[in-house]
This record gives sequence, structure tokens and C-alpha cells, in this order.
Amino acid sequence: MRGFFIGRFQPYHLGHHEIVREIINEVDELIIGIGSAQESHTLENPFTAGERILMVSKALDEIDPELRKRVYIIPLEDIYRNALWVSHVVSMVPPFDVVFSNNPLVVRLFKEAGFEVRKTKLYNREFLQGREIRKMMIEGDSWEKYVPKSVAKVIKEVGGVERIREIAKNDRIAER
Ligand code: NMN
Repeated sequence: MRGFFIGRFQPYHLGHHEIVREIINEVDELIIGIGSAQESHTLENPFTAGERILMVSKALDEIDPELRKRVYIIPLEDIYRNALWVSHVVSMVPPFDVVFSNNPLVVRLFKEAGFEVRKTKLYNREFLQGREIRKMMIEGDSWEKYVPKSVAKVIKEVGGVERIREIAKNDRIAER
């Protein structure tokens, strides 16, 4: 059985990590979709699809270096036509039998398309954490403890904190 799990992973944090740890035991193979792949360099979506692929890959290695043999990480751009989105996803990723999500729109769209959907725990709370972590980065609070160690390393490697602070500065200037 192959499962599908999608998130924006801005950044990939410990909430996501817990979900992946759990659902990887329920399936033979897992597809991790990097949602809103076209977005980067904004306050909501500071990291590129490639940087997010790096975060997820390195975090998987932290769980078990063998894990990547049964995980596919696929960037997926938004299409802004919800009624066609499931077909878009299906056209871009390997075939899958079950969807893991707690995002109400994602759940709704996959259910309507006839897929089995399993709700993930904590996901909404974790989504809020993504925003919290970005805020901590901007405000100079310590954010590292909310992401896997390898993800903190990727964020530092790509200059993620400096980037999000610059973007926040620009945003404030634009508001004036
Ligand atoms: O649960 P989150 O982390 O928000 O991830 C869901 C992802 O799925 C997001 O990137 C979202 O943009 C994407 N999505 C896109 C469409 C569309 O393009 N019409 C519809 C539903 C979800």
C-alpha cells in the first residue's frame, strides 16, 4: 500500500516529523508532496521547493537512513482550481491508495474524488506552529528546538533566518 501526505513545510517541523514517524508504519511506501511548490521568499512561504525537499530528506535520514528507499518527495505547484486539484496531484505523483491529512480542504477534495482519507493527529496545531516558528525567526527568538536538528542545519545553510528577516523588513516598508 502506498500513502500520500502533503504539506507546505514552511519549515518542516517536529509536528510533521511525528506524523511522518507514525504514518510510515501504516504504509509500505509514502509519497510526501511539497505543497505550494511555486512559492518562496515570502513571509508565509520563505523557503523554495528545493530547500523544503532538502529539509524533508535530511529529517527522514534522522529517523532511519533506510527510510528514503520507500519515500518519494515530490514538489507540487498550486493550480487555483480546487475542483481539478486532485487530478493534478494524481498526474504528478506515483499511484497511491490512501491520503493522510487534517487540512479540511485537502480531506474534502480527496474524499469527493473517492480516496480513503485518514486524519492525522495534531496537524492543525502544527500548521499554526509553522507560523509561530517563522515569527520566532523574525523576532530573534530560539526556534531551533521546534525543528529536527538536520532541518535547523539546512535553514542555516541556506541563510533562511536572514532571508525571512529581510522579507519582514521589506513588508514593513511596503506597509508605510
Ligand atoms: O496542509 P498544508 O500544509 O496547508 O498543505 C496543503 C497544500 O496543498 C498547500 O500547499 C495547498 O496550497 C495545497 N492545495 C492546493 C490546492 C489547489 O491548488 N487548488 C487545493 C488544496 C490544497
